[in-house]
Amino acid sequence: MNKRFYALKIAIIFLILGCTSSSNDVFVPPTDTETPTEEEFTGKDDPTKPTFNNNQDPNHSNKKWVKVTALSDEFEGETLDVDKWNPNPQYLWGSYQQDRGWYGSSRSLFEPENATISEGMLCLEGEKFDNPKYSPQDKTNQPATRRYGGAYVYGKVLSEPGYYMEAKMKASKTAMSAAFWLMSEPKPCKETPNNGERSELDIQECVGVLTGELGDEWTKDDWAIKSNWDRIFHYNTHRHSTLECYNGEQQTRGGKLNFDQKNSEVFHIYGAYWYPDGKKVDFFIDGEFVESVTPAVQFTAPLRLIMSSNFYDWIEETTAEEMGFNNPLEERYTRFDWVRTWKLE
Ligand SMILES: [Ca+2]
Repeated sequence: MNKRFYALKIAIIFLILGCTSSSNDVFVPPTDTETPTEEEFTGKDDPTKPTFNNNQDPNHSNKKWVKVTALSDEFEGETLDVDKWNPNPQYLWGSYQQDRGWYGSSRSLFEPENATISEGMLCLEGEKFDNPKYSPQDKTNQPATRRYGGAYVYGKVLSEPGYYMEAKMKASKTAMSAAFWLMSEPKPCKETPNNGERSELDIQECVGVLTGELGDEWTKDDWAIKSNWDRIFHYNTHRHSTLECYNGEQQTRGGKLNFDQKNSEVFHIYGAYWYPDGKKVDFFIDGEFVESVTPAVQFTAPLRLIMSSNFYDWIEETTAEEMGFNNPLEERYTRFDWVRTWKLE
């Protein structure tokens, strides 16, 4: 076992001891003197089996992991495989063809052309527009607010309970997010399985650049600054409120750990095993188990698997230079080297 995973194991022990009482505590693991490099992770990639280090595989049955090809991609082609993935957020529903898609947070706009394949990776471009744009859902009698372009790519086949999902990814060097997550389809809740539950499973969410600082006037980002959101493994399950079905408070269960290096500097393999009964989700980093999370309600309905890059509402907007939008295109990419999905058979 290399020193890195020894340090990680110690970190996880502290994480479990430190975070059971309050999931909002910020935990920074001890500094590892041997900082991991991209090369170390590249060597561990094996597309024929899920990434689990020794004794970390949650499968203790006679079944074997089989790849779900419809939700797996090495991104080695020339273009995005549109048989598997949809880069357009539009979601038309019902006889009126109402668009229920999500185009990003209020200052963000997901654009299909921002999702491309380059050098064996899915690249989600982050950009600052010269002039703000409207999403197809915005009211055009009000000023446009969407100043930052991002992307949202989702699997055309839904992900199911019992799947293990993993992605090797790296954040951009911009204030855009890097996210690998799952969400209920944007149907009316009464049309959604599991009694209309709107469920979100975030395997990883972070940003490439944190612009704010504690003590300034913009305080919406204080929690993220305290949590080091630009060098974090941040995983969650959310039970969302809906108007007509579950109308209580949003219920969140999850956790986090911090890295020594920024999410924009190192590729990591972020993984989650969604138990078949929907009662538990195990989260993994680079093949190492981190934590079991029990969602507030059983996650029994299929969910959409998503790779996205958004401009969050809580991010402090500063200069394009500070936010990283003057960086060359290659540094404005959120990169997914691959995504792999597995089930037990
Ligand atoms: Ca690749």
